[in-house]
Amino acid sequence: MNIVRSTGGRNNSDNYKVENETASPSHPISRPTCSITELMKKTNFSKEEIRHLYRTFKQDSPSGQVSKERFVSIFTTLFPTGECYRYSVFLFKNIDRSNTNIIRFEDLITTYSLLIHGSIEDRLGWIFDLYDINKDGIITRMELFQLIASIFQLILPVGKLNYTPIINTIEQRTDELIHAWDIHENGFICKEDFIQYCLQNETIMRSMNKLKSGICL
Ligand SMILES: [Ca+2]
Repeated sequence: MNIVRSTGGRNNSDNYKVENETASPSHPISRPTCSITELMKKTNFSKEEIRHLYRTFKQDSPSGQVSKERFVSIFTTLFPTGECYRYSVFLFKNIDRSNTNIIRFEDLITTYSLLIHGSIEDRLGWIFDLYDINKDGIITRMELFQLIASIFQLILPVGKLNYTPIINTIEQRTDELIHAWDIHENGFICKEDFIQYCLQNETIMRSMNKLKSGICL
């Protein structure tokens, strides 16, 4: 069994030492870029919780980072009959906020903390950012359509997305959401309007609470 040790030394990488791990020039190990103490402040997790999460992370990702391809591969196991690529890439981009094309431990734990420790506005903001595919602060109709289509792809048998009735259903759902979320009729959705709408919608609030309890440690 691997054991995570925190040495508290000047070198931050020492804080995350995992016993029995093997590194080589061809298989280097990527360490978190901030110390456990810094992560505790950032995430409100205890040192023990961070150690537990890091140990779990290292078991699944011994190199200390997750590539986009690996992330998609992991996600595919959750929806084996659908097409996961597009949705999992959107999700990957929302976790890889520094746009490095890899997810490090601190990216994951920061997201996890936001989803369980963050305010309702923080969590709704994270969902808004998922829909805001190019991260420019607004959701356009095209972005909303792409995100909804990617969700349909998760559950539809591969190849079924191009059926006209399915496309029509996605178009209709996109229009319904634009109509609901674009409170000031800007022609796009801004974060304030999105959060305001969600806060007043009991069904969404119930779903948010279920999501939070479902992902707690
Ligand atoms: Ca956008």
